[in-house]
Amino acid sequence: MKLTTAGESHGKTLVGIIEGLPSNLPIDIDFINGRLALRQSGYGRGGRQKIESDKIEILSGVRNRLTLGSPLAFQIVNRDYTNWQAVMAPEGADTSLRQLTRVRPGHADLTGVIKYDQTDARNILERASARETAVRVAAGSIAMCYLKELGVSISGYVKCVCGVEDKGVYSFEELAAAKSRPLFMLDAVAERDAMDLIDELKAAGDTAGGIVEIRVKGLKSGFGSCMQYSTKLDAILCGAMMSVQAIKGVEVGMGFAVARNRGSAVHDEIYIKDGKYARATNNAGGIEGGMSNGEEIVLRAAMKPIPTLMKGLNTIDYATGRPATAAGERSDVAAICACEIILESVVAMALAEVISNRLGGDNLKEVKERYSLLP
Ligand code: EPS
Repeated sequence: MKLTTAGESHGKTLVGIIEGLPSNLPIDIDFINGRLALRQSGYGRGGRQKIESDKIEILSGVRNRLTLGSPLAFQIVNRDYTNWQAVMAPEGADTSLRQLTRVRPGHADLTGVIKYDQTDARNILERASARETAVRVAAGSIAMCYLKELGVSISGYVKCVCGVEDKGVYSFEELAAAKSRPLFMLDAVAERDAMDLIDELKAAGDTAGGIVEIRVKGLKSGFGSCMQYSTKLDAILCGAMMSVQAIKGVEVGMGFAVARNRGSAVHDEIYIKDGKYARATNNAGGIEGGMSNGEEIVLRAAMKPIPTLMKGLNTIDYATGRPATAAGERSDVAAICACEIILESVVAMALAEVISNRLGGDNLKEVKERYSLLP
């Protein structure tokens, strides 16, 4: 299974193609659109989300809500394109409009213009933009339709916003409540403090990042491999999370804390419960030796603050080579809820790929039979 994405932030449309889905997989379009709406939600988002209303339009690979086994192509139209046609149209555009040369520290702008031999960072930022993640949420939601057939579910919540922490410990079932909250945090006091901080940052023209926790429940043991570095499940899932715009750190289970604790406090002791192997704790985050061990998979990712600051950081104007204040017209103050939905989605897509690499299967019946035979 493989996803390819295309599309510019203010271009006509965003496109995704998923290859390798089995036939007869039910595709729940309302579920996908619900997740696209969640990606647009959350306290601290900016003006762009008032313009967009993301919906998946499936172009191929599905008939009457069931996959055909052919490539599944879809688009999500950029409603903002009508405001940008004169600037962005492939058929002819005025490229002197909406140029960006006061490159933003932390964004792809400066390195991109040098690498791609451009003078206008618009030719870089349009693709580097996190707008692309709408496609990954749609594709990841399709991957969730696949995982659901195998009894695998993914959930998560926001653990921290710019230093304001939710220190709670939550069961997988408790996480579901997060998505109906303004910042996807489960501790109402921490969430209120985080919202106040976002208000403060907005007034100051500043931005926030945060930490998201993603959990996977119901995956059987043995996915991934200890035999080759490139097939290790933790490497694959962490790579998927790091591929999300603005992610600067990832953890599995106890994460960096393993380095500060002794072996007896880190490793999860094994016993037998109801005739099955079980772990007394889950510090490994459900992955040992690069393979799922049947426990919940626990992942965390750190999102940096959004690099478009309304107050503008010190930079250089690429056109003049002189010191300048970085460009900023409109910006999200925080997009941590979007980040939570995106991370769930990329983990879903990566897991679906791992599972389909192991099981193969041209149709859903084959996939389910093969999965059911695993211990
Ligand atoms: C983004 C800049 C903003 C964000 C955008 C990501 O867009 P604009 O420049 O149009 O205001 O809102 O995210 C989205 C459009 C989205 O749908 O998530 C950036 O520079 O990365």
